[in-house]
Amino acid sequence: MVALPAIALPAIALAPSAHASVPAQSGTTHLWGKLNQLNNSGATGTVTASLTGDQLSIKIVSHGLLAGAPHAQHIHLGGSNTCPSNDTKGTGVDGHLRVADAMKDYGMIAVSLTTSGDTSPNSGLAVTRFPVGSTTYSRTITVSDATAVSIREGKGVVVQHGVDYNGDGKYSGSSKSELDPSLPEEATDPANCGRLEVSQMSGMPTGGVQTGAGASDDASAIAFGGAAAAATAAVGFGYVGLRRRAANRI
Ligand SMILES: [Cu+2]
Repeated sequence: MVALPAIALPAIALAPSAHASVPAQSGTTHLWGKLNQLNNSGATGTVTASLTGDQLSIKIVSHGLLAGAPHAQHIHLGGSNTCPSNDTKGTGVDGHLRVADAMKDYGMIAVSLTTSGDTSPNSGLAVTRFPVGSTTYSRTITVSDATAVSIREGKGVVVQHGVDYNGDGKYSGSSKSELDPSLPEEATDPANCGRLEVSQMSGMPTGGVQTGAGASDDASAIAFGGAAAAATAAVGFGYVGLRRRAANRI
């Protein structure tokens, strides 16, 4: 029973690439992004990434995030594939920008940038598997073909979440997250945002298909890629079956 979806999902994910993304499979695309604060969080960061085939190596150096607290982080796709500005007001307490307020800008979760295990949208709120405080995060993960195509087009937007508005050193306050009422709004509001721009280095000529070292990732990683593809297909290409599960939205 376990083996079937692990095989079937990548098959679904790969099908659209037969004609649509063959050129994108060649070489390595280099990406760069600057994370700018949202909600006056004071949190910033720098993202560097490279994408070879479906293997995404991503590094995030963050500053100014609440210490000692987990910070959900994702690659979002959809909306206008942009970040709202820091002064954008939202529906949260004191006019703070909530996750859902910015979906028209950065869309929904395509990849959960967890520290281990699943990276699908289903792990969007897996607080035990996100970095704690300001860190240097680095991981190579398998993304779906559809997500890879969008990232190569410069549409990926990285968002880190969690803002300590009242400065008490933890996620607190009476206002609850619109995604999970068991969490304070502080835990899920976006702290910063940056678009993954394709760097000039990506124009370098390459010699055919490369398969990164990450290709040796275990079967579960491949299955996650398939799951992400299914989600991205719904999110990024026509909004068919738009999922309203909270975990997909932060
Ligand atoms: Cu997010």
